[in-house]
Amino acid sequence: MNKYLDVSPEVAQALAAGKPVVALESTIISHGMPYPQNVETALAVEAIIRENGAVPATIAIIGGRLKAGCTKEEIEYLGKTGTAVTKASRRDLAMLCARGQDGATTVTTTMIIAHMAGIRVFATGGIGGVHRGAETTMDISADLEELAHTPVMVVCAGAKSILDLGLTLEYLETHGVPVLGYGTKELPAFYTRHSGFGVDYQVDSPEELAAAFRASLELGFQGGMLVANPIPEEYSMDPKAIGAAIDEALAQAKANGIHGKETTPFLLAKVKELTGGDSLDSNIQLVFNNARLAAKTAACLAK
Ligand code: PSU
Ligand code: MN
Repeated sequence: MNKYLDVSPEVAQALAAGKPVVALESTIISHGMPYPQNVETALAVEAIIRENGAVPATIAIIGGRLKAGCTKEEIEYLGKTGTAVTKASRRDLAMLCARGQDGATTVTTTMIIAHMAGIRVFATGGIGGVHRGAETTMDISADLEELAHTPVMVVCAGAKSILDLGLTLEYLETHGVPVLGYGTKELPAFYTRHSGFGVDYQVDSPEELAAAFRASLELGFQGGMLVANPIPEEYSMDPKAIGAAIDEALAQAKANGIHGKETTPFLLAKVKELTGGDSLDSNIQLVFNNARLAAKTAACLAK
């Protein structure tokens, strides 16, 4: 086992017994939602994973230790500290370990640590991608690179249209990452079920998802798979309202010269502000929905 890794006793036991485990990220807690909804959601997501037959492993960096499985107290701490915790991508891991510091894991670092621990399935809300205007800013999330190199199945609700969804799909295609639509042929756009962009394959059951990922592992592929699970109809938002909020958020980011790792948290916070509580409710519900699917898929994979 890696010398910087701490696997919680419950997660270690489950993995040793070949039981299903689902990884969860912590940037969604510190940077993705306000306190206290972030902590409530994180704990509720863990409960949903248990109800669906898997063990949750919330992942973070605490005091320079890579945690696969956080305690309730650690989740509470990350949620309360919020954006004061370092948003940790691949480039931050070595520094945080060397300095014994804390970090909230993005999709990228959650995949890295999940893989180190032997966890195969990871549930989140939305992934990072190719930003609009990337042809000049070169702002492409490290999440896409990690999906290309690390064998973890990531269940998300697509990506927010703060990103260029077409270019994000192109990038994933180039890097050999399969994009599987759950019950759909279309990439969902996080708050809404439709983006107008097609996925590679439609998959209709957790069994089928598990079979696809098992084949990828058996082929010896080092990359991951992206599962795009549309937000349940009853929680999906009005595309016009959300589109207007996203356009306004992008304009404000540009006017304020926001760049680098600040871009995504800035846009997420602005969209939330501009849509009132609506987008937060939808955000929470789609994470629950992804947790259910990830737990069922992990259970099939463990069979
Ligand atoms: N997109 C969302 N919600 C999020 C994130 C992205 O809709 O919480 C977070 C995730 O942790 C993701 C990270 O891995 O932002 C991507 O950041 P960047 O674009 O800087 O790579
Ligand atoms: Mn970026």
